[in-house]
Amino acid sequence: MADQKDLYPTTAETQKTNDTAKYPTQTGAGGELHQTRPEAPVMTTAQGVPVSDDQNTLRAGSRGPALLEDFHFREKIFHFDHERIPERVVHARGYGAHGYFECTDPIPELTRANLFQEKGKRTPAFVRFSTVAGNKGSFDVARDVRGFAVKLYTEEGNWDIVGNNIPVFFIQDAMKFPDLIHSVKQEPDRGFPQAQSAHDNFWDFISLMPESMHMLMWVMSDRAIPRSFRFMEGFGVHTFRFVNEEGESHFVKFHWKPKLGLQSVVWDEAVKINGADPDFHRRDLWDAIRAGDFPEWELGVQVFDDEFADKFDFDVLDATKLIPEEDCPVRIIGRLVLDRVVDNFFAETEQVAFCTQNIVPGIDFTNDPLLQGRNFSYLDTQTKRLGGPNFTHIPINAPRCPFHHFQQDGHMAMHNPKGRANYEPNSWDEGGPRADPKRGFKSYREEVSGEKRRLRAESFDDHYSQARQFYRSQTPVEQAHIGDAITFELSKCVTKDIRMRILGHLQLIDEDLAKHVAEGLGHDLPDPAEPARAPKDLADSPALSLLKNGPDSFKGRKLGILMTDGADDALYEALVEAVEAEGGMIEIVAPQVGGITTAGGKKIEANQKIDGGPSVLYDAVAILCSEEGAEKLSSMLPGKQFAADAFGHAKFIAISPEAEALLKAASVEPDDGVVPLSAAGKAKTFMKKTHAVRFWDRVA
Ligand code: HDE
Repeated sequence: MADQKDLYPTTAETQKTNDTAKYPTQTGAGGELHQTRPEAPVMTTAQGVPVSDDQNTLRAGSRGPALLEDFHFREKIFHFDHERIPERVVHARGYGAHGYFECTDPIPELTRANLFQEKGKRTPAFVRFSTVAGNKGSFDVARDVRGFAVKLYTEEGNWDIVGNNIPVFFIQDAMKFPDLIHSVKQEPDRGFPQAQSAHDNFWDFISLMPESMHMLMWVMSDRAIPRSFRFMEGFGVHTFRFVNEEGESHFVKFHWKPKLGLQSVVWDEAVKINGADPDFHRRDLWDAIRAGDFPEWELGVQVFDDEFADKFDFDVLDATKLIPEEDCPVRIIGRLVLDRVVDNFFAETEQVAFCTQNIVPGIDFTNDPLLQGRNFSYLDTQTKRLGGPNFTHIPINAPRCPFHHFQQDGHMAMHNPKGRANYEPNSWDEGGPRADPKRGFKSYREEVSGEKRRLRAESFDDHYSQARQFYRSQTPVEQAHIGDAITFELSKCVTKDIRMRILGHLQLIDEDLAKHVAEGLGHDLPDPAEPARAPKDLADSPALSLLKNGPDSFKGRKLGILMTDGADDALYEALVEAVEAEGGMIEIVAPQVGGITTAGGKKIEANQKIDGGPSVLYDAVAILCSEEGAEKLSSMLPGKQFAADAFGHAKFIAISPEAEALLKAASVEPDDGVVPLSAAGKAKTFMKKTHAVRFWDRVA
């Protein structure tokens, strides 16, 4: 029987970094080592043997051959040689953090799941966000779906909600998953392109899979280039079941709603961010948590019964469809707070194993064919990736509640059952655990029948109506971005037939969208595709628009202040005060990383040198400089680009009077989104403007 242990120490202490390099190891003239950090623990081998010298291999003579008996060297290199494990076949690039779920509105009438029984009850959680297509070393702001996987360590076992930031999926049946993923990853003969869908194989596949049209609209929207994990929604995607103490069931869909609101970057920014900071999203999460600005989401549920499901326009088992929030409201029942970064990326973020089959009493599956397939895939892939069946022994994957079973042995077994009994029934006094028919997990007693066939239900055959609903629910700016994204991606497809097939589908979604793309590509519109079922017009759903659900303050966002020597002290101080009052962050960008000296003689250190701190890294920017400073910035390409990009990306820009010269040099014609900070009070006006996120009038 495996005992519960405190497998996961959670001390704040462990979060303190040790990034100083004060104690270089010194080698004396005679080749002997000096211990320069006397308080440090003694280094040992993995066997615990104290090490006397970690700089030099054991040799015969100072210039002679290395000796095989050097067990310290061999152990060190051997271990290094085996550091890599297979990366995830999808969602390879990810970033995780710890936190908790707190129940705010208990729902015992709907589910017996332990974490939803009491108001204020907290359940530890680990969340991993990810991109899907790119390899582990790819960049963060790829146009892609984001994984939003949540592990909840409940008192009745681990529950994983392995979701995405998009509420629907490309395909209806798990059978097609390997094809979908093969098509979007690097093409197999050439091994590129990396982390992008803009290539023939992806669009070829999609153009032949009309069921993917709804998801395609989402992936081509700005949802696929989020500003950060903190500003995106999460969805369980499938319909699940809540089951209460009496065994009664309701259908449920899960939603994570970010407290900060929704925000994305624009495509040109994404491209530039990926060069300037490939770790943009992970750094953002790390910085926010370490600054104590803990990211938070509300957990919402759409709960409905068979009657609703039967009347609903689409099949609730079809993962290419959503249920509009306007048709079935989202009830908020709790909040998820991420308040602790990992101690070690590999041990936690890499080794965490999410499995859709990890559910707890009170939650159950439905017959969604995608979900059923996933239930096989995750366990299977973890076994290979983590090297055997004992990956639940790894602290990040172990339950935090007591667990007792008769599973034993296998690679890397950390805790085998104790005592003689390793089977049941048995008649030993210490006979180990037994199943509990009352508390144990029981599947919902759903009646099932039918012929054994490979068949897609007719109720799954409307592939265009919700794609149209999504597109038409967007603001004009968002619609233009979708059209531009499809045009861009198709322009990267070498094969004209593929582009034409997609234009055929787009006409069934929206004529104007199809025209926008056809014009952008320079093609005439072909005949529309032949739909399995003619699309219908559905009511607009404002919940589907990013811009209608954006932030309402500068909280959690970042102002980049480009400064030079001689910048005005009062304007700087007023800006800092105004940003802090809103709960925002500031980074100083300057010609030298050493910083600048203000007109009043104050030394301000920079966070970024101008070439390393382009304006794409910030939500809004300010330029505070002297006349000479403006001249200097105007003579530098990164200086001019800072202003030109911020303007082109529709950002709000605050300027000191002297900075006008830089705008001129950057060919920027100031508009209402550019706020002159002639007096300190203007800083607040500027911050108010930034609540609108961007000055869209500039680009509309
Ligand atoms: Fe996954 N998916 N998936 N997926 N998925 C994996 O499991 C799979 C799907 C999602 O941060 C893999 O551990 C199949 C939908 C996330 O570690 C693998 C199908 C949704 C993560 C796998 C789907 C997801 C994965 C690869 C079609 C949103 C990252 C590595 C039936 C609801 C979890 C791994 C993490 C990872 C299979 C479709 C979300 C291969 C077969 C739909 C967030 O098992």
